[in-house]
Amino acid sequence: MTDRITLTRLAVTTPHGVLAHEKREPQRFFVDIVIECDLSAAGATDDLARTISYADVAQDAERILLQPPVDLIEHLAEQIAESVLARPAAEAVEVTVHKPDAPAGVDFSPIGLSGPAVSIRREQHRPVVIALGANLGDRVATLASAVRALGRVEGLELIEVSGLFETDPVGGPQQPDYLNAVAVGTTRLAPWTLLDRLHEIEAGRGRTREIRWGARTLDLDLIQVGDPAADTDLRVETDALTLPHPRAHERAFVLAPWLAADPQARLRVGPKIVPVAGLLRAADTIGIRVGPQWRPL
Ligand code: PH2
Ligand code: MG
Ligand code: MG
Repeated sequence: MTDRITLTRLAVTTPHGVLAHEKREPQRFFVDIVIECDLSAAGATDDLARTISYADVAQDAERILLQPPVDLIEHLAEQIAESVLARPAAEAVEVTVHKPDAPAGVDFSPIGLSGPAVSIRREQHRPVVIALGANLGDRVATLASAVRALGRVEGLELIEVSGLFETDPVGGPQQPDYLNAVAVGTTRLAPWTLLDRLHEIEAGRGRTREIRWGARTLDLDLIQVGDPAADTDLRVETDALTLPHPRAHERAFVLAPWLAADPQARLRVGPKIVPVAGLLRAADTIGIRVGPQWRPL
């Protein structure tokens, strides 16, 4: 992603350093932050929720600089990078911490911002769970082509794709049986950006949207983004997207393939983090059958 939000030379005077006197006497620190993120949706919609507020980022960084004294500017830079990557839209971040007055036993140029600095770059790397479903047309061919298309999405890496499950339709009008599968991987994309990619893959395979829960050539749903066990899973509630998926915890046609792709899988359900294996035991699995063999990856 080539779009960027840049904060240049946030200035804080505060005591940090390895030497004892540095922990007592405040000195100047300057921080540069470059965030890589997709700004096209915010540009088109004028909606702050589709971008990252630079004020929030700046205040997080200032708070980190004002913590009790630490030894290393590396440690400050790492914490700042982590605070930026906690924001859903951030794909990557570069943080530079300058310490121009650091005692180094030499002279640095009096011109410009000279002296020691560290720069680090960190990329977003969130686990992601995508559910696939199809109940019209050549279901296996469509699902296999969808998996190949997912594999080509820049910023998404597939790790595992489950086997196929043949499932009775749940909800909606009378319709043919589904084939369902789940893909797990990692992504640096914002969840809305990833959802746009999923919709493009659906549209390219004849998906139309007429009846809610009606028959479809292809359905790709985002189930969970981030790791609930590490409390880094994204909780999103907008018109376009709800994370974690609000019905995944009770849908055997999601849980069974997910467990097959990741036996350790966990899902946030309200305030709790629950093993998918337990959710599947509690779910109604009548109507879930092993589907045809496939080797999608
Ligand atoms: N998807 C739905 C509604 N009902 N039932 C099954 N068995 N499988 C699905 O993928 C499915 C469904 C809405 O997306
Ligand atoms: Mg669905
Ligand atoms: Mg859907």
